[in-house]
Amino acid sequence: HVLTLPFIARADQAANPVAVKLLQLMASKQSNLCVAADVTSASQLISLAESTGPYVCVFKTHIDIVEDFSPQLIQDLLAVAQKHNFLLMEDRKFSDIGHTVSLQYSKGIHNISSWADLVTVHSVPGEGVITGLKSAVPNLQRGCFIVIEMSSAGNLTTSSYITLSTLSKWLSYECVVTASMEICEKHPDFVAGVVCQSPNIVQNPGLVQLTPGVSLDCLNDGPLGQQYHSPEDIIMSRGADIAVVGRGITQATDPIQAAQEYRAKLWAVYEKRVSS
Ligand code: 5FU
Repeated sequence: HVLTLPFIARADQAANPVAVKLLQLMASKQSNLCVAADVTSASQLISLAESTGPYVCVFKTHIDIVEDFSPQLIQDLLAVAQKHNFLLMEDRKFSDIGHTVSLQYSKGIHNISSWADLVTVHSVPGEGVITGLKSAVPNLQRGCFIVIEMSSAGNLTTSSYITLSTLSKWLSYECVVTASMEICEKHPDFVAGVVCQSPNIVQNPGLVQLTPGVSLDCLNDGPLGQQYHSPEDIIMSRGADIAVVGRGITQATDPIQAAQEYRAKLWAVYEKRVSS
């Protein structure tokens, strides 16, 4: 079963080159932690990458929230990524027609395709969103994660209430998951994994499950809608391979110590999972 297979064995089954590198890196670095670097200045972004870099497999950015963005920031980020051996993911959640996303990916001041190993993409527009992104990086070693389920309260991708009265909702949810997974299977060269909240969506051991909404201290962030789960829940019950932690680290009194703690706890649950 995919959940009990070690990352290193799954690396051999991944078709996307970034997924291969990622699974190997997770195994060698013993980290299934992705930090969500939701900070708004270049200096904060670099200092977070420097301080948490040794403990993460992926450093996830929202580059469009950086107020003093410059191409130099990207050079600095790439240098830190190389120094501490982690991959860069831009959580852009592309969600437009293929032609538009190809431009959003490779043009504009952020020029995402030139530096982000991985990007996120919604499956809602259909397969064209993937072919559009792929067309922008014919020779680059890049990959994407398809967002199938979100962590936010009231999201439209939940299957939690499977009763007769909500059968139609459940059936349409099943269609979204199935159609999204079909897109994954059609583009194994570019799709590295999926973003979701439930186990059993990922059946292919070569795909990586990334799951946000992880905190040791909070259950939610109030009216903003984020919903949190423990490392145990996210890795064992929800099937995450990589857990995304944002404010649990960025807003901790000591972010280095928090990154060390999340990494140790998340890795321990992964080890328990593969030995079960
Ligand atoms: F696809 C998703 C999702 O379903 N939920 C999320 O929270 C992505 N995210 C991202 O994970 C979100 O954009 C933040 O960057 C991060 C979670 O941050 P937090 O501070 O741990 O709540």
